[in-house]
Amino acid sequence: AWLRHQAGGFKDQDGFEREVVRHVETTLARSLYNCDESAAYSATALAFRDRLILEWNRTQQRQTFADSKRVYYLSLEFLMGRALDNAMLNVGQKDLAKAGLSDLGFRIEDVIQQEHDAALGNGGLGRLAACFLDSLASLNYPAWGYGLRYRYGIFKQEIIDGYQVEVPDYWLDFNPWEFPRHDVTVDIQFYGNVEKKTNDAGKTVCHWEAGETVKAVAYDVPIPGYATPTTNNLRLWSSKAASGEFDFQKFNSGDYESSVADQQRAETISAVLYPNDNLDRGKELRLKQQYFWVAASLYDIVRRFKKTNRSWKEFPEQVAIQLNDTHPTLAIVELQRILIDLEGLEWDEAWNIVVNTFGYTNHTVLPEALEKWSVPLIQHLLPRHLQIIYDINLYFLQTVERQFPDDREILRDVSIIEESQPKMIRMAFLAIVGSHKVNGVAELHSDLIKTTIFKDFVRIFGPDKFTNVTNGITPRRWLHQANPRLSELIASKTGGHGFLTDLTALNKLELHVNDKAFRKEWAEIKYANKVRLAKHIKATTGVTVNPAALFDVQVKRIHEYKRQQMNIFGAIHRYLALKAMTPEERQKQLPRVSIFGGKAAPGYWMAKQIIHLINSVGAVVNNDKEIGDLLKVVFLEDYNVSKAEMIIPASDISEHISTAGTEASGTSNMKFVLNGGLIIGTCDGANIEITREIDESNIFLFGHLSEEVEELRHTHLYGEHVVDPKLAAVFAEIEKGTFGNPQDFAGMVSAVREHGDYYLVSDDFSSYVDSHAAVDEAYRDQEGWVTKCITSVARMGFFSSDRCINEYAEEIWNVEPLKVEA
Ligand code: 26Y
Repeated sequence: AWLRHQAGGFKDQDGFEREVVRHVETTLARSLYNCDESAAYSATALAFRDRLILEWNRTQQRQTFADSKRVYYLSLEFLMGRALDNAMLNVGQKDLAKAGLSDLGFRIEDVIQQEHDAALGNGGLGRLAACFLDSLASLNYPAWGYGLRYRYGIFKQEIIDGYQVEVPDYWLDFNPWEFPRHDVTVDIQFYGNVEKKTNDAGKTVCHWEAGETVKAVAYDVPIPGYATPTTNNLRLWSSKAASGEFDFQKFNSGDYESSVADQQRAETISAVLYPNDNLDRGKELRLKQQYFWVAASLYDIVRRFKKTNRSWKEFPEQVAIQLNDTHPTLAIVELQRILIDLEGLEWDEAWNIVVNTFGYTNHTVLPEALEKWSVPLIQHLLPRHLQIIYDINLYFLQTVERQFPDDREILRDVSIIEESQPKMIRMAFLAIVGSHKVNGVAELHSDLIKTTIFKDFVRIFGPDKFTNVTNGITPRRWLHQANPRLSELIASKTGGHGFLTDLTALNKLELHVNDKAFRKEWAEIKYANKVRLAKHIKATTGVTVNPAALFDVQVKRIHEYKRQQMNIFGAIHRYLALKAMTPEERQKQLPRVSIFGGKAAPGYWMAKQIIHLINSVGAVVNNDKEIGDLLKVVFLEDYNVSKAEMIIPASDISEHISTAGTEASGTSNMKFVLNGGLIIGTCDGANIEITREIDESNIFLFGHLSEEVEELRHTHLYGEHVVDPKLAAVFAEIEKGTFGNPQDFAGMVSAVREHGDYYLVSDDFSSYVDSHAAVDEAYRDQEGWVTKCITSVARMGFFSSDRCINEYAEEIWNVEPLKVEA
């Protein structure tokens, strides 16, 4: 009854079963007697997607008819995970499907598990985009996502002999969630040169005579909102050879092979997601991906706008485009090109439209993650765009010069073109200049960008152009779907499932914090989730872990700034401390399971070394009879969205321990707390706001503050740098060969000891170890621990991506939800 509308649903269980059977027998061409779990998944998914597409059609009609402003979220990454469970829950028909599948002889959990994750992203930025799509639809905003339909998502990770091995993720064999639109295509141009021409009106215009054309084909993915009929669209572009006469000529003249090669070259553009997270490599194919996707999306957006027969100046009143980091920044240049070269607008009028259309979200301050493209590369691939970029820069620098007449330095510092060898285009600067709002993703991060990397732009544009929108997560996937029992328990105490659409309703839980039965049920759910994870650990690693032990989890991309190395050094320290104890002392210690997961970028040597050390430590510790249950160290292979849905609800304490000032926000920190786990962390990113909300008594904070980082780094390099003695003992143990050949880990050790310890592992180690001792202490008091967990969950309402999307809508996009009748 809590669903006012069963959008995209089935009339009854019978109707659902009939559709499943029909799909098994016709679409899949199988007999019911030969229907395995995989076929049951396919048929169930097809049955639901049939319903979704009907609601999708109605939504698109409604939004077109209403003719109000739309949001376009441009992201190179959408880390969607599985779709079936989410679709069933969002339309409120999981129970019906469960009964129906059971009637047909299947367990719904097994059927759901058959689905391959849609893993079109690296980590936080891609998952944020997916949470945003869920919130946009659930809040009834007219919004589209635009991305690339990679044939290969993020690689699958295998751990072989303790090392990461990358395996391609070919995920499109069977994907019921996409609708190919072979009639929605755009020709995208590359290379060639620019000529000045005189048009019919006698005006000089630039004409880009391109050297290569590639076709973009649209694939649409329906995005169902929760408890609403709104079903938005995620449009992913796939590249194909443009079948021009040229190809036929080649073909006819017997040059078959070269025509096939053309085809393959075109299809390469959308073939693979670049697996780097927070590390820019400047590869030509990546630039091609960016322009291909941006040009196709803008063509599509402009085409839709033109159907309304409005004047161009109304464009920003109809269209808001959000740039998810700088990856789509060429969209700014492309829209300016469309307006001046193709639509004949004057520069200033066009530029006004452009700036009022775009918003830019920055996700990082790490210098190695800030995109730059070489001028010669852009000159070669997009000659007309380079001219426009130079003009944008010229006009921008002219205004800066008028504003700061005697300041040569600022001109050099804010120039979109870096005067290096070769010259480079600073994409973040271009994004700032071409947008009306720039936002960071957590308070500290938004402050940092204003005072460090973008400080000159605050002087130029004033502080109001810069704003903060603290990240959020969708409670539908990250509580209701991932932790159904906890969701039900919360519903039973807060008056139903209203918290799923207004997460602040969680605060009602505080009234029940002393309710015995409630607390017992709460603890039982956590334990059951830990049992499930323990089974997974046993099945995938062979390690037996005790579900009553404290589960300590760090799952995220492997990166030096996230400091998994500090975590494993801490585990070694714990191991050494246990070994040094008498058996009597040892008896009194609290059992712990240290759980790691995450992928290293294939070319990131240090990150791979960290994975190897974690596995090597596990191999020793887990087989040490003296230690037994007191410490286990496990590395879970192939961390992804669906694994996160199992791991996060099973955590007691999770680690968010980046060097202060480096993690823009973090979003898994929010997921862990929402699922009744506590955090050990630094004063970084959203940890700070989580602390403010839940109270500092409910979080384990340690380490230096972001204000202190610069000076510490300086001291390491130019002053005295003494490595923390506890850490030195850990290094000595590694160097004794306890965990295998010390040479294998020499890089990690010397990064701290010999190379300036850029991430301050040594500076924070001692307070990190102390903080873990405080965790142990607190966990011994099980009642106190449960109180902390319940109180924290009750105070997490702020971190819903619904709140976050409403802030974007009001402060950046100026769009309103489209009311739908129940
Ligand atoms: C330039 C290119 C190689 C590149 C590719 C991916 C650069 C960055 C990225 C991904 C960045 C990313 O995932 N950033 C994360 O965004 C999250 C959502 O805002 C934040 O919570 C998290 O702190 C940040 O690291």
